[in-house]
Amino acid sequence: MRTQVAIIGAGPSGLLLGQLLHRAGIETIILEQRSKDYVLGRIRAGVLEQGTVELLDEAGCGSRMRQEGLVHEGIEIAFGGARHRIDLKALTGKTVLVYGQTEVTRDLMEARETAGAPIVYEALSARISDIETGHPRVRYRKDDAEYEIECDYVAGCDGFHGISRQSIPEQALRTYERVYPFGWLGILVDKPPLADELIYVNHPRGFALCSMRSATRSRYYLQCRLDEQVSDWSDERFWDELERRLDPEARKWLQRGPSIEKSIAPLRSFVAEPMRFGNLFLAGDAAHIVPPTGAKGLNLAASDVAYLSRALASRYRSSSTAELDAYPQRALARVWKAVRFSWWMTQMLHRFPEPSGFDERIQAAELEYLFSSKLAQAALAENYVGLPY
Ligand code: FAS
Ligand code: PHB
Repeated sequence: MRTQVAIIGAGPSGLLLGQLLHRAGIETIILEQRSKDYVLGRIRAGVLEQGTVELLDEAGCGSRMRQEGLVHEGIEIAFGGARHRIDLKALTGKTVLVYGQTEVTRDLMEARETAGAPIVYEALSARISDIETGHPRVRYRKDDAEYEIECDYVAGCDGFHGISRQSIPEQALRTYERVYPFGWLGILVDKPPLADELIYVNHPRGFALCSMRSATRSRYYLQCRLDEQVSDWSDERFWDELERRLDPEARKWLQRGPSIEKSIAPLRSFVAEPMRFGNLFLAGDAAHIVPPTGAKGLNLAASDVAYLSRALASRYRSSSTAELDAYPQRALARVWKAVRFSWWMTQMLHRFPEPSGFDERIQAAELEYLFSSKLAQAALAENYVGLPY
């Protein structure tokens, strides 16, 4: 078959790009290696920046998000037994929306089906060729048959482990990485959140995060060692450890319950440059990964897609490739600022193994400066609500 843009991956990046391009009258096909249910079964991000919310509105997928999403005007940071609120709205005039990535994905899938635009689930062994000829091809297997797509452009939206970045010759790619010596053990539970806003905790036993998906569904995280498995953590052990890391007030409101999901995510910072090779463009986790401490992963995918969709629309509207040529530099400028912020939040809130006395004093000073300075809080707030596109 022939199309204009072949999109690999039906996570938030691929689905949002597909929706925006479809509304711009650009033909696309989305290839996803997993089943629809498998994609929807992954529990990931929970906080949307205002820019992401506005982009989902622009994609015509914002109505349920606006109805069910929780507007948050602040976050809390707990350290040394005290909690300090960062008033996002007062400091930036902006808020964030708590609305799970699973729901974003569901809304985007529904929009694709309503539009009748092609999407192929369980499309296996996707391979990209002819990337530099101006007429790239994508081959894949489905139900034991081989298919080939001729297109103008390929959008690699297939995440960190996808094939798109790996289709770029090694000598054409520069990568930057920092792997953190700990992971996040996350639990999802159908119990009301213990507080109205998110609480990020720096405790001598390790980081914890109290988040939520709705007024009746909570999401909690504990910093854990990289050699730990989910099977090492019964629900009871998780709740006992979370309570140890919470202040008495938070502990009082914590409601335990059976986990409906429990998983461990490793933490890394990763950037691949450039985010383009020939007529292949990378977006989202295919190009970069951030530790979830700053709630940036999903939101960076959104800004990549905003830039790429507008650049492709410009190319098909006016034949100018100027915006496409500017995409890598434009996307990376915002990516690196979010990578910095996510690294800074991770350094400040986690307990690193074998810290030197100097490291511990610097971390305490970072937090005490933050709690004592409105200007420091404004800098955190401006990054947390999302820097401008
Ligand atoms: P995704 O990885 O979401 O989607 C890529 C899609 O491509 C997948 O559906 C995959 O099946 C498909 N694919 C891969 N290879 C393919 C191939 N060869 N052919 C076809 N399809 C292929 N971010 C936050 O902001 N907060 C969080 O708390 C948070 N928690 C996370 C926890 C985990 C375990 C992970 C892995 C990530 C987390 N993130 C979090 C980041 C996450 O939300 C990503 O930023 C977001 O999913 C990025 O979306 P995509 O770029 O679409 O990549
Ligand atoms: C979540 O609710 O999953 C979440 C919220 C904020 C973060 C990371 C994860 O920084």
